[in-house]
Amino acid sequence: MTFRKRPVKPDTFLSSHAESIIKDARSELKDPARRLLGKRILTLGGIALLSGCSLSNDKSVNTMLRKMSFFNDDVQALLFNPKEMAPTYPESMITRPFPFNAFYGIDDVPEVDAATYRLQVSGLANGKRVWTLDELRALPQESQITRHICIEGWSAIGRWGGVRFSEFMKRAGMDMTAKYVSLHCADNYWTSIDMPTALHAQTLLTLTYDGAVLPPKYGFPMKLRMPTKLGYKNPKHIVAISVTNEYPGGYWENQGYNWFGGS
Ligand SMILES: Nc1nc2c(c(=O)[nH]1)N[C@H]1C(S)=C(S)[C@@H](COP(=O)(O)O)O[C@H]1N2
Ligand SMILES: [Mo]
Repeated sequence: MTFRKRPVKPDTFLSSHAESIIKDARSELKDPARRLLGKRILTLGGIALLSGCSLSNDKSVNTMLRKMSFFNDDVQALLFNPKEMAPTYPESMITRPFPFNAFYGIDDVPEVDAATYRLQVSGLANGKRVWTLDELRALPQESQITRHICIEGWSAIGRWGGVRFSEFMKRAGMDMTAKYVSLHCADNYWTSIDMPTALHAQTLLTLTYDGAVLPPKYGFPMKLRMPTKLGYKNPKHIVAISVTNEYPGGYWENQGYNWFGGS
């Protein structure tokens, strides 16, 4: 799989020099900060999210680097604290149009038929195993305006609505002491998440985008939205969810992207 250039305008929250400053600093940083940057485990966007620095000017980039060079328990805690909330934004900050991205072009977006669609639940769960779209729509809905950060170097703010994933898990009788939840998509994409992320209050099984039914390009009929994770951990067109203790990997994760992929 090779990366293709995509017609996406990066948001302006990164300094134009952020990439080169960080590149220069790489050699001076001590491990594990350097390791994280070098392997792109932490992306610019990921660093911004984790450090709370906007990285909007060179000074904030340098402040962040100073923090990183003293990489310590504080940063570790940020990385692994499942209670940390991602920032939310006002409606006026929504990025329009919201970018499309997938491992293929927009002409190849899968068409999922609403009437015949079924969400399959498998693995460590003892509740309802097959869900229709109407049944998912009948569950309590909430919405969030959060920033989506793609590892390819862009970010955008969007509004998603749907069911809190922990609520869905409860109703599906999923074993919340299991290690992983894996998510399989209509385009054969898949990813998996740790249980604390699955139970995070901002993790939503989204059915709408910006107040309307989720359009095909953004993942109809359903996308799992996790603002605490990078874009590739937010699967679109989900058709099956499995709870497991066996490490499930993922489409990009199996090609070297960090499994943790976020805060
Ligand atoms: N099913 C599926 N989900 C996916 C992907 C994909 O190729 N297929 N790409 C991921 C990546 S890398 C990104 S950045 C986001 C893009 O979502 P968007 O098109 O709503 O912006 O979807 C993620 N989820
Ligand atoms: Mo992405």
